[in-house]
Amino acid sequence: MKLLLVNPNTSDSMTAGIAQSAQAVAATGTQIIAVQPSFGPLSIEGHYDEAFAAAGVAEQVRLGQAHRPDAIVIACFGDPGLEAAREATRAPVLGIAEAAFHAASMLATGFSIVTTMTRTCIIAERLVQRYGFEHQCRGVHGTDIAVLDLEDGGEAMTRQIEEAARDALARDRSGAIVLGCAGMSALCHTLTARLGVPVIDGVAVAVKFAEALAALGLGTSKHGDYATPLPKTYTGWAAPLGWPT
Ligand code: 2AL
Repeated sequence: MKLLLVNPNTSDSMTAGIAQSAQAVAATGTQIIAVQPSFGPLSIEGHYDEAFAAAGVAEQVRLGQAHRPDAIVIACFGDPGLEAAREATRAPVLGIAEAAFHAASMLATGFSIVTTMTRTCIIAERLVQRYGFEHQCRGVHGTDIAVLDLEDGGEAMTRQIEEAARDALARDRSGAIVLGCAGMSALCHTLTARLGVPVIDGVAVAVKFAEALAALGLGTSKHGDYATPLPKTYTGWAAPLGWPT
């Protein structure tokens, strides 16, 4: 199967890192096509960044139809553009936050999210509410590590995330940790070994859920609001992205 993996930010190195994490868990025969928007922020750390990232995801899902993907994964923890993407394709589309919440809630009665900048906690909190996981998510914790600084991958940074996770497990009385950024993907194994609880990387679980849905022949419903966008003229730089009239 072909899996279109969309990194909603425009960092080449982060796209490569996410692709590596996806490839590491993908089944033999799954082809990962990793893409990023042609415009927008290098990292997504707030509402303004996210507005451009959502449009960038819509662009890449639209252009990515040329590959005829069997499934699509949006690899940023704010799930930017997820519902727009679902309108634009019949393939199943998974956001890493949504996938991670589902996985965590199957493994523990309560989970905690450890993320990057404290200012982005509200984005995760609102997703928890939107997806209906208020009873399972017991806390969202910022580390104030910038998204692009995660590429450092060093011991001091790993230790900082580990300590935040330990604190979250104790304070929230939760049984699992959800990593709140696609850029934390490479730390999943180390943190799992050190913390002794399930640590959920949304990139990995979204890839496996996407493979499962595609293998079952399940795709996005075209009945109702996820129907194909209405034919419409788009103007300015978005002109090529409107649905043909
Ligand atoms: C993210 C993420 O996954 N990618 C990105 O650019 N920002 N998430 C976050 N909480 O900062």
